[in-house]
Formats: sequence, C-alpha cells, structure tokens
Amino acid sequence: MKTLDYWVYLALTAGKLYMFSIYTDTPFSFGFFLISLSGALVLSSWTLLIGSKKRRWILLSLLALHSTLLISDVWYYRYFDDLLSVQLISSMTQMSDVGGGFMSLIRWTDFFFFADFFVFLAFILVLRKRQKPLPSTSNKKLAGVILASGLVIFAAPLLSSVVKGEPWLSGNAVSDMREYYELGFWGYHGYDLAKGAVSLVRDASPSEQNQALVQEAFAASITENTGEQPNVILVQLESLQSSLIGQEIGGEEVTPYLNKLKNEMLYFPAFHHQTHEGRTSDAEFTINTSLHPLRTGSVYTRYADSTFNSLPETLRDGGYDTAAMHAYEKSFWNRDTVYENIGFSHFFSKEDYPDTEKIGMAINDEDFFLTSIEHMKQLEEPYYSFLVALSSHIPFEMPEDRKQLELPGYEDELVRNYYHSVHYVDGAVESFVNELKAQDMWDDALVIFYGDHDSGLVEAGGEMAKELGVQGTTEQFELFRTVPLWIKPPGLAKGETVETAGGQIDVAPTILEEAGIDQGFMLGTSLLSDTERLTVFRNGSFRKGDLYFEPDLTTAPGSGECYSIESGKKVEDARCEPYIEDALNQLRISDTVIENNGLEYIETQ
Ligand code: GP9
Ligand code: MN
Repeated sequence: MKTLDYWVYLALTAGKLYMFSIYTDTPFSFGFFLISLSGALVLSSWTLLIGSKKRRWILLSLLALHSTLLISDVWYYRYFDDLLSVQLISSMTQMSDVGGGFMSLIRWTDFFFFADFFVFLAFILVLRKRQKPLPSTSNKKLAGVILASGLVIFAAPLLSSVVKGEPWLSGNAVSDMREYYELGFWGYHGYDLAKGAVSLVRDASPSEQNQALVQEAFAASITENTGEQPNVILVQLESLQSSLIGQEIGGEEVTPYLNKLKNEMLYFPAFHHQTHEGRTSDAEFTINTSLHPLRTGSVYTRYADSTFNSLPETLRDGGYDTAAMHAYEKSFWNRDTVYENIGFSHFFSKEDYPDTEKIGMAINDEDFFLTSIEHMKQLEEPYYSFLVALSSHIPFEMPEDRKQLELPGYEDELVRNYYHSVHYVDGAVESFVNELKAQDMWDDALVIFYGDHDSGLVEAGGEMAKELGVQGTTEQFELFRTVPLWIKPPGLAKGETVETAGGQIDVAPTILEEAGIDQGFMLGTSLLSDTERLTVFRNGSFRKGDLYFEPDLTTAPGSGECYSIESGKKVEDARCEPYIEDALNQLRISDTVIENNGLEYIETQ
C-alpha cells in the first residue's frame, strides 16, 4: 500500500490519545476519541500531498510533537488537574522557581509516550526501499477525503451543541477540561493557541450577557456596617491542609500548638481553599478580592492591572494603613505591581528581612513572623497587615536538626518532609502569637490564620491518603480542599469550633464586617453570619452545606454527581441541581471582572 506509513501514523497517534486518559485517569469515550482523532486527521491530511520519502519524516515529527505535548500535559495534569495552555507562557519564570516538587510528578513509565517514535522510525527504515518520489493523483483525492472527514467529525458535535443551545462554547466552558472534552486533544490546543493570539489584539470588553451578571451581583452585594476598627493581622500559611489538625502519627501530634488554638480562636474545620493553577498567588488573590482564580494561570501574572474591589483598598479608604509582608523577591508572582494595584501602601519583601537561617525558598517562618511584628509596630493604627509565610513550601526541605518527628510507617520522603516542615511551622506560629501577646498586639486585634492550599501530596491512593484512611469521593474532596482557618475577633474570651462551611472567597467580607466597613462588590459572605453559602471551585464543583457536587466535565454544564459529605454517599441529583447554574455564573462573573475589567463597566445611579 502506497500510504501504509500514513495509516500506521494514525494508528499510533490514536493509541496515544487513549494512553493519555489511562495515565491521567480521565474518562475516554468513543465520541471523544472520534473528535480527538478528527483533529489528527485535519492536522496530518496535507502530508499525503507530499512524496512518501519526505512525508514519513514529517509524520515522525508530528508523532514526536504529539508525545511532547502529551507528556507535558500529563505532568501538568498531575499537579493541577488541568491542561497546559499558551496563556501560561507569562508565568513560566515563576513556575521554575516554585517547581521544587516538579521531579515528583515524573514517572519513568511516562516515557512510553515516545515508544511510537522508535516504532515508526524502524518502520521508515524498513520501508526506505519502497519510496514513491511524487504524490499520485489518488493520494490527492485521499488527502481531500481525510481533511473533509476530519472537519465533518470535528464540526458535527459542535453544531449540535450550538443547535441545542449548550453553554460551553467560546469561553463559556468555564473550565479547560470541559473544553478539552468538547474539542478533543488537538481541538483544545488549537483553540487555546487561537485564543492566545486573539487576546493579543482584541478589545477585551465584556459580553453583554456576562456584564449583566456582574451588574446584578454588584447590586446584590452592597452591605452597610458600622463599628470599631480593630487592627487586622491576616496570616497565610504555606501548604497547610486541615487533615493535619489533630492528626497524630505514632502517638505524636503533628501540629501540637495549632491543635490548641481552637481554645482561644474560632476554628473552622469546613473551610476550603479555592485555588487553581496560581497556587499561593490564587489564595492571596481570592482572600484579598473575594473573586475566583482564573481557569488558566494566575491573575497576578495575567491581569495585574484590572480593577478590583479589594480588601486592602476598601480598608485604606476606611482609614486603615495597609501592608503586605512576604520575605521573597518582591517581583515574584508580580506581587509588587499587584499589591500596589489592590491598595497595599507598603510591601515588606526579602530586602526588609534579616539574613538569618533560610528554610527552603526564604528566611525561616519564625524569624519572618518576629521581624514582621517589628514592621507592624511602625504602621499607623488601625492597620491591616497581610503576612505570607513560606517555610512549608514544596519540596519541604528542612535542616536535619529541625526534623523532630519519628513518623513511623511513612516512607515517601516528600510526605515525611511535609510533616516535618508543618511541625516546624506550628512552633513558629506559637512564637508569633506569644510575641503578639507580649507586645500587647493580640487582644484587641482581629487575627486570622489560614492555609493557602493543600500540600500537593493528596492524590487518591498515595501514601498520605492511604495512611489517613481516606475513602470515597467526599473524603478525597475534603482531603484536597479543606484548609484550616482560625479567626480571633477582637476581645474574644474563649475559642470554639464553628462548623460553618465556606471558602477563601468569604474572608474579605468577614474582615470588613468586623471592621465596620461596607464590603461593596464581593462574591463571598461573612463567615460570622448565619447564611448558608455556596462555595464554588474552579471547575464548577461546589459545596453547599452538607452537599458536594462534582460536575461531569465531559458534557455540557448541568450534569454531575451530588453527594452528602456526612454520609459520603450519592444523593438525588435534584438536591444539587438548583445551585449548578449559580455556581457557573459565579465563575463567569469573576472572569468578567478580571479578564474584561467588568467593574469598569458598572452603572451606578
Ligand atoms: C513564593 C510563593 C510560592 O513567593 O508564592 O508558593 P506557590 O505559589 O508555589 O505555592
Ligand atoms: Mn503556596
């Protein structure tokens, strides 16, 4: 057969699409296979117009390109549950700095993705003798048929979606994974590339429909409060997840001091991080603006200059001095630009901290906290101090003499080091609180601690999940999403555990309520109010009271599975249904504010 090489190429490329779903444990249906294959047909049909000698090398290059993209997607997916995008190019430099845990994402079996390269190479060498120098007319016809079939298979489901009015096209998919299932592998990457190119030239004003959503949310979110203006001390702790609180390993408490904090602060065990690919920067962003992170990349690097109704700006307008403190390079994650844009009057960064013992990326948390207290004392009262700690950052490197736990039964070095590092941070927080008390900065202040996101070591079936006895979807969800939150309102006499479920998006409204200042446009709700809130995550999943909804990203928005957190069992879909659209709209509103500067278009009477 004259075109045998082409058919072998197609078979190999199709096999790899299936391999991807096995490696990432993502659904693979026949329909999805056809759409992905159609992308490969469109991409490769033209090679049939070329003489077979050249064509084989081109097909070999396409296989290599495909494998490189797939393997990169697999590694990215293992960390973020999402796919690569060209929109991430601006964040690449940041990723190399924080990517200490990158090697843990790579498995030797991943390189099987390149096996077909060698198979095809061997095939080319065998076929070398039977080359046809020029394309024949029948090949031209075949190329036409393949291109046309590719286009038809690709377009048919899209057209059917448009006819059915399914809202997952042109950016409305809300999640990259949903777009991947709608467009297939090549369709996703091709569309992503096109969007990247268009965003360089296009006016980014919001669509009428999305702006109407923002306008409605704006009108609903204005509240009026009056009250005292306490100093606010907000501390973000790196990679601190809720499973640590109260956990004992071999009879030793991992976080002995934090376990006791609920006696003098309000402790929220059902608090969730809502971060996505921007990790620390996403947590900071959501906490300070009450908006969601982006579906791709970090707001800090992609939309640093958009207009936000932020916590620091609102507090500053209300008479507060505002300062951010983080002992790393000030331009990292674009913080210097973002902090200024969202209303921090001061930014204390690496250069404002002493050159004492470094743990991982920066000065150790204890010295960071104690020096930060010195900086706070220089601020005008009332002040808002936002501290971002860093010692427990992946890969959780700890000096040997600071590893104090025995950790019997744990073998994974990364997991062991995680526990050592959070045990260290526990002591650092203790020194911080003791010093605040000693300096008389504790009692009257509003003090808050929370974890920015999970450890990155929570995958189902991994050592951490196994040792914790995590089973089923809801327990896995809680392990991944819950981070501890402690709040001490001014003058709190006694701590307690508050079961209210909420997320990082609710922190700014909580602080503003306590500070007696109007919250303005914010998507969250104060955690000290009785309202049952909808806590939305970036792929459209959500928690509402006892319910947890996991969307089916392989279809248009609307379907998924509804669970009770308490029983861990599936419950009738009807219980989650009323909130599915609200959750997606929350993401759309947030995206419109960030990506299209939606607040600039708000009409006020
Ligand atoms: C460094 C810190 C990194 O400044 O933001 O944390 P990460 O984003 O990797 O969680
Ligand atoms: Mn982080």
